[in-house]
Formats: sequence, C-alpha cells, structure tokens
Amino acid sequence: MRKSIGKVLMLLVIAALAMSCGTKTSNKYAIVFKNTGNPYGEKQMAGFKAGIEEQKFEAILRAPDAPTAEAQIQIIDQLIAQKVASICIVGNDRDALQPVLTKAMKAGIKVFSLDSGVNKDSRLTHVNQADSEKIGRTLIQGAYDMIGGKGEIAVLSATSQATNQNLWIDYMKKELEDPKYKDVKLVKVAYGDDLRDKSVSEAEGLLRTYPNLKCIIAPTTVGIAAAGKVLTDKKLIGKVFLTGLGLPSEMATYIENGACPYMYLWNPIDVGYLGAYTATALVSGKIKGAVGDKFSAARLGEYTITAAPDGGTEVLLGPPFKFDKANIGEWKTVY
Ligand code: RAM
Repeated sequence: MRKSIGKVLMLLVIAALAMSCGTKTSNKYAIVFKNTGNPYGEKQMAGFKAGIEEQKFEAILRAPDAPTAEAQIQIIDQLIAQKVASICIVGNDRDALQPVLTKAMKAGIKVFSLDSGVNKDSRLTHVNQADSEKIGRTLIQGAYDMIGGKGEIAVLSATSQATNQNLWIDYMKKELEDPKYKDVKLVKVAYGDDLRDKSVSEAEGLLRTYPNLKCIIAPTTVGIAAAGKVLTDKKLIGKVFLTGLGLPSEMATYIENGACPYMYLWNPIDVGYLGAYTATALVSGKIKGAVGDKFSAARLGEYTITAAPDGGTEVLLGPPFKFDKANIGEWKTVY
C-alpha cells in the first residue's frame, strides 16, 4: 500500500513537472530593427537589451542586412520557431509583415511595434518615440525659419516604405498647406534607404538637380549625417541649410560648423528601454495593449497606453529634444 501511494505521488510530481514545462512562458524577448549598420538602431537595441536583462530575462537582438520587409519576415519566422515570448518589430513596411506577425500572435507571441510602426492589426500596441504630427510640423517650421520663409526645400528620407518616415513626411506636407508657406516649395522626396553611401549620393543628386535648393530636411539619422558631410565637403555651409532628426554623436561636427543650425531627436536608448518594459508587461498579462492600460518602465516611470491616430494604440516616450550649437557639446558623448 505504502509503496503504491509513493508511486502515485511520484507520477503526479512527474506529470506536474511535464505540464509546467509545456505551459512555461519562454524567457526570450526579441527586437528586430530595420537593418544592420545603423548606430541609431544599435543604441535602440542596447536600450532594449538593458531593460530586458535587468528584469533577468534573455534579449535577442536581430536586424537584417537589407532594410526590407522580406528580410524581416525570414527573421520573424525563425523567432516563431524559437518560441520567443515577445517580438518587438521596427517595421520596414506597414502592411507586408501582417501575415507573419499574425502567425506569431496566433502562436501566443506578444507582438508590438516600436519606432517604425506596423498596421494596427499586426500589433498589440506601438512604442512611439515622440508625437508624429509634432515631428513633421516642427521640421517644416525649422526649414522655414532657416531659409527666411522663401525657397526650395527637399526631403532626404530612409526607405520609401519606412512607416515612421512616411508618417512624418505626411505631416510635413500638411504643415506646408498653411498659406504662410506659399513661397516655400517642396521639390523632391529622395530615399537614401538608411544606407550611408546611398544617402550621400542622393544628397549630391538633390544639389545637382536643384541648384536653387535652400534646405534639406532629413528625418533619419543616417540621412542627416550623410547630408551634413556633403554640404561640408561641397562648401555649401550657409547656402544650403540642413535640419531633421540626428544623433548628437554623429551630428556634432555639422552643428558646430553651421551646416545644420539645429535638429531634433529623442533618446534612442530610452525608446528601446521603454520597449523592454512594454514587452514584459504584455507577456506577464499586466497590459493587453488597450487604451488606459498602465505599466511601470522602471527608471523611466509610469506609462499609460493611449489611442494612436491609425485606430490602434500606442505608448508615447515623450517630446522630441532640440539640439543646437549651445547644447550639442553636452550631448555628443551621450548618444
Ligand atoms: C533612422 C531610422 C530610425 C529613425 C531615426 C530618426 O536611424 O530610420 O527608424 O527613428 O532615423
């Protein structure tokens, strides 16, 4: 009798162990950036890693060589096979990732976007670095101010499919509808694909094709640094102005030499860090990604999920920061 009770107990323990293994949540948290070789992306992923590791989980940092949706789909398929707990996607396309991200969610993986969004049906929520409308409108106001309210301007963007840049450009165009900008002409939106060399040649192309160009707006850290170099090398400082979104560490030279009087950005490390806490809050079930959900992002404080303009939801990091000659020295070693 005693023996058989012992046996039954042992079997129960084994069964309980097997069940807990089967239902155990994976402790792997993945982030997929747009492409490799972008210092901004590296800082964003470093922030994500720090936030995941300080919660004693494992971070997986991935990025394809080319900034395409196809390449990200391959990586996401691998992450599904690895049974990660969550995927934080920095989208190379708004809609093309939907089938693979839906597949991930059906497999129980918590999917959300960060920095460059995916459509509302492909995510639980989106971690937004700053108010998209404010970014777009502020960049046009900056260009207007630099060129004295008159002249040709151009945009040097990332890829033509990048959802964050495209959203900012839409708001730039809306800002330009104000009669105040009647003497400002947006002549071209060029795409450097967040690749250094392509961004340099696109910037050179803009200057060649539009000899009266007065300002380049580059809403990408790769594009703005490339344009800063081109304007400096071609001795166009003060003739063609530059503004946009740049990393202080890469732009200090061009802010100090006057090629870029001022620019904006947020802290990419903090964007990634906020993503890490969004990921664990989704996986633990603390939040579902619904409007009004609240969670703590440790050193960054408390966050509430709000409605996003596309009908989905988002978490907003905070306002963008302006960098100019007066403060760039303090920031160039920070990020
Ligand atoms: C580039 C990337 C990134 C964007 C920044 C401003 O590094 O395109 O997605 O947020 O610029």
